[in-house]
Parts: sequence; C-alpha cells; structure tokens
Amino acid sequence: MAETDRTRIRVGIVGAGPAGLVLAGLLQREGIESVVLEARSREYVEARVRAGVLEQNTVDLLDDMGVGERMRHEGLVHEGIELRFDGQGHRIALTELTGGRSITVYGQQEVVKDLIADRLDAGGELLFEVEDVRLSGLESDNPDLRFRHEGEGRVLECDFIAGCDGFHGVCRHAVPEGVLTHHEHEYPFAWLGVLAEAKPSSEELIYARHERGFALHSMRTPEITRLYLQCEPGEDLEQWPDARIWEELNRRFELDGGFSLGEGPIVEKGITPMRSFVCEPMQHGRLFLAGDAVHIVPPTGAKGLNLAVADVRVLAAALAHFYSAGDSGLLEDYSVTCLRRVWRTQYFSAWMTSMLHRAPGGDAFEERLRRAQLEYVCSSEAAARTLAENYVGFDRVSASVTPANSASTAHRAHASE
Ligand code: RFL
Ligand code: PHB
Repeated sequence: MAETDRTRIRVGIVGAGPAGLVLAGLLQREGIESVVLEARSREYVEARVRAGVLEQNTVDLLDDMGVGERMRHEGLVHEGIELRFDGQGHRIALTELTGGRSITVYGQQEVVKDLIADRLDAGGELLFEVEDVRLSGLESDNPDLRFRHEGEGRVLECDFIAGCDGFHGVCRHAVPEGVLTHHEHEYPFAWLGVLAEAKPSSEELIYARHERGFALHSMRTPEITRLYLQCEPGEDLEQWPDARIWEELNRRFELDGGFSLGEGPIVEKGITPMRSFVCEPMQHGRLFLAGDAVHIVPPTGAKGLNLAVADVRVLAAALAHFYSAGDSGLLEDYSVTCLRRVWRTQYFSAWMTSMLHRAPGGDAFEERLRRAQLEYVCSSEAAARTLAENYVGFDRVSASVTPANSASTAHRAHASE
C-alpha cells in the first residue's frame, strides 16, 4: 500500500455513532482537537433505525452542547409508560414518581444527524468510509491509528484513542489477550422491529406481556409508529409478511373492552438479537472503550444509547482535566466510574427483560415469579418508583456509590460524572 500520510493529533475516535460523535463534540467545546473515523457512509449512519428513547440526562447534555434545537421541536416528551398484561393497562407515572423527570422520544438517527451537522459546521474532522482501521502502541504515550481513506494509507499519531466503534468494531479486539474480562448472557428470544406509516395508537409507550410473547408500541413522530414483538432468535424475516405481523401485534396488545392498533405500510423491518454483555476494565493503556464497543444491554430498558452518552461524558471530562491540569487521575478512574452505572443499568435491563418476556420452554415456577413481580410493580407505588427512576435515568450524583470515609473520592466521582 502507498504509505503514508502521518498526522499528529490529540484524540483519535473510532466510530461515528452516538458515543463517538458526542465525545468529539464535547472535546471540541473544550478546545481539544480530535479526528473521528467511521467505516460507513454518512447516508448509511444517518438512516440507521435504532433507539428512540432519550433519558433526561441525554436530553440535557445535547441541549447543553447546543445541538438540541430540533430535538426540542420534534421530540415527544413523555411523562409515563403503560405496562399491559391480562387485558389490562397500568400506567407508570414516570414524571410524578421521579420529581419531575421525563423521557423524550426522538430517533437515534435524528440525534446522529444533528451531531454530524454540528461537527461539520464547526470544521471538525470526520472521515466516512475509512477502511482497515488498526490500532498499535496502546501501552505507549503515542498510540497509532492506521487506516485507508479514499485509497490512501494514513497514520494518526494520537495522545489517546477512544474506541466508540460498537459491538462489532475492532478496538476491543486490539487489547492483548487476557487483559479484559467478558461477561455475557444471550437470551433465548429476539425482537422483530418494524417502522410503520401509521399514527401511534396510544400517546405513551406500551410494554405488553402476553402468553404469546412480549410486544412494544413506540413511535417516532405523530405519523410514524415503531413496534416490536418477541420472536425466535434466528427467525427468517421471510416468515413474517406484514399481515402476520399486524395479526400477532393485535393479539398481544389486546385489552378488555377492546383495542385496535392503527395500521399502515411497513417501511422498515429487522430482527434484533437480545444480549447482555460487559467487558471490563473499559480501558487499556491509552485506549478508552465507550458505548456498545464495551457493553450491550437488551433494549427492553431503552438504555444502550443513554449509557453510551454517559460513558463519553465521563471520558470528555477526564480528558479535559488531563489537558488543563496535567493530571491523569480522572482518566485512571474512568473505568471504575463508568462501570457503576453500567452494572446498575445491566441489572435494570435484564430485570425488565425477564419480567416482560416469556422464556420459551421456561420453568413454570419462574414464570409465575415474573408475573408476581409485574403485578407488584403495577400495584405498589414503591415498586413503580423503582422502575420509574431507573427508566428516566439516574442523575449524575446518585449513580455513584461514595465510600463514607473518602472525601477525595467523593469529590472526584462528582467532578468526573
Ligand atoms: P454504535 O451506534 O453502534 O456506533 C458505532 C459506530 O462505529 C462504526 N464502526 C467503525 N468505524 C470505523 N472502523 C471500524 N472498524 C468500525 N466498526 C464499527 C459503526 O459503523 C458505527 O457507526 O455504537 P454507540 O455509539 O456506542 O451507540 C450505542 C447505540 O447505538 C445503542 O446502544 C442503541 O441503539 C441501543 N438501543 C437503544 N438505546 C437506547 O438508549 N434507547 C432505546 O430506545 C434503544 N432502543 C436500541 C434500541 C438498539 C436496537 N438495536 C437495533 C440494536 C432498539 C433497537 C432495536
Ligand atoms: C424505540 O422506540 O425504538 C424503543 C422504545 C423503548 C424501548 C426500546 C426501543 O425499550
């Protein structure tokens, strides 16, 4: 390969998903230059349909960054969700139960579009369709990122590399064997997700547990509905013509007294595997991993994007502290600080998943326990509040457990979140 253009930069960011783009934006605001490398085209990442629910923390951060204007106009603020089972709906009053916090429904690809526009408007470097990204020298002070772009080999000599390249990325695999511990759980079911040109049939999200399996009603705009239904992991989309999808959804959302789902053309269809995954620590040498590159939650708690954003908020503050004060303390704490929230969120996402799905061939006793838990959440204010505070997202301070005897750790945990 024709070698090679070498450039010296501060932070090399791999991946232009929510994690990489928010990190680049936060660093730019601190006057720290970075380059973002993305394997896909701009059109592809701007069209990729994924998450829809933004926590209050995420909304506030995007606002603080000055990229929240369209989200404020087009996003739908929700103050509650419905849990539905046995033909009855039960409202969890999120805002009332959490002292005024809410969630905003705004598609991930819209967030990505806003962040890309902001990055390019500010003249920040963001390279699409890079190939063959490789990392080296992670244990040195100057790790390298090598890649090909527009047919040319390039090398970025970095102070730090941020691995924000998602679950299927390369960064995690650049860490030497034996350094990282992997925790993984696969669920015996998946989600079939569709986007339909149909008015939402309810103002709020509906999470339905049914003997035929879980179903979720969400939305993107007042004209577009987003729906999911539990299916088998390796399911073939060919087996799911539109008529079968509508029939199955209607059965799972049934209500005593009647409920009919507004139908319309299905414009997107996909299968999402369900997995819980954490890799720790989230750092090796000068490589910092963030977002789906280092943890995955099943989507039932609507947390993946929010967790990715929470990671890079910690990382950006730690890098800013390093460059302004010459102190690497917050960087050294990065993994421990993030993993507290990650494990809390793993628990919540696994709990929501098991409470709302039917495990095929599952143990009848455990099935009854899950039902009992759901009944409890729908009948006890204390239990509903637990769900609500996890769902809207912990604020900065309450996510950290501070040892009572350590004033400096308390200061540090607060500063870095
Ligand atoms: P991403 O979004 O996967 O971005 C990683 C980027 O890295 C690029 N990449 C590379 N670039 C350069 N070189 C390489 N070698 C590369 N390899 C990969 C990829 O092309 C990509 O652009 O990770 P990030 O930034 O960590 O963000 C994570 C979120 O995308 C993810 O957690 C959420 O979508 C999860 N999720 C949800 N999260 C929520 O907070 N709320 C929700 O309501 C919610 N619903 C969902 C979801 C995920 C779903 N699916 C499809 C998995 C619903 C679904 C159905
Ligand atoms: C979505 O709107 O895509 C969505 C909503 C809630 C979830 C997962 C996905 O738990």
